[in-house]
Amino acid sequence: MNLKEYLNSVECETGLLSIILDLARASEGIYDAVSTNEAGKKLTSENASGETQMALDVRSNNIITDILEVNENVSVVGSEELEDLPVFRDSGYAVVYDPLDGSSLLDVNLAVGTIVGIYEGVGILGRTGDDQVAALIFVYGPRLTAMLTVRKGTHEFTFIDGEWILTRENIKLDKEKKMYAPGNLRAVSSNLKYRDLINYWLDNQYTLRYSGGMVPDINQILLKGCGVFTYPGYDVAPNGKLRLVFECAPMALLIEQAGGKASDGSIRLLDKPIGEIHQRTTIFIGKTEEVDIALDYLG
Ligand code: AHM
Ligand code: MG
Repeated sequence: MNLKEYLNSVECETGLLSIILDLARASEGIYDAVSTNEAGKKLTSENASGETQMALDVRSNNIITDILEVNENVSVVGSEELEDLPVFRDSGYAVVYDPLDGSSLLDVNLAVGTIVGIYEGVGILGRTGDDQVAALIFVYGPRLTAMLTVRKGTHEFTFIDGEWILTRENIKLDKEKKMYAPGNLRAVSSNLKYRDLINYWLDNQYTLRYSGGMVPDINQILLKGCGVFTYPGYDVAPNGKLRLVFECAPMALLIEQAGGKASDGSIRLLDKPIGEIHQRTTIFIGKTEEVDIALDYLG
């Protein structure tokens, strides 16, 4: 079954369907750019959060934005690389994305990806991640793959011979293996609860699987059916580094739809109000039992 056939089979609304197919097309362009362009080339410009942009960050952003601008079902786009949300139309779907997450890994040829959340309507401020009607990640690794949810389970698609084929249906986080992806380990010097959690994982012989790219790290948790990813805060950055809208909320929907859990440390991540488009949040996400253990240590 291909992506369009899958979306039709779950009676996906036609406007949303066309956006998802457009995003898949954009990801093919980004994958091509990532594979063939000079990697790790920095620009003098900064993104909305004051981080130095890579040439491929900007290129990936433009690939997605240019395709979505001419899709008549898109009202607004928001990007980690853009200051504001350009309004294209006064109705439709708001599409928010991190066009090239993990771009600092480009120069060493590790996997990177795109993260997307889709909301019905125009604005997203004051809403929550639970309002997302769909979430996706695209993984630019040895293969081009996607994880998609339209709130009917989480499914993997793979770009094979020019077509997006459904390769894993109804992914579930139900395996017993102990696996951890501990982000922001620099936090342990000031966040002693996080240090205790790390020691718990070490004492209990968890397998370390952390690449430094949230997309491949979460993709791995979904495909292995187990594990936990954490990115806590610490003294210099109490809310951590990752963005609620562009990174954490889409990941939370993908993981919940696979039977997992995502929290900011105190509340369900998808219940967290979006106060500011570029706001950061701490995150504890993965198999439910593993997230609960992390919350026990950190709460
Ligand atoms: P980016 O959006 O600037 O690429 O940053 C996000 C990435 C995530 O993929 C990853 O989990 C995290 O940064 C790792 O950051 P750090 O190594 O700085 O702790
Ligand atoms: Mg990012």
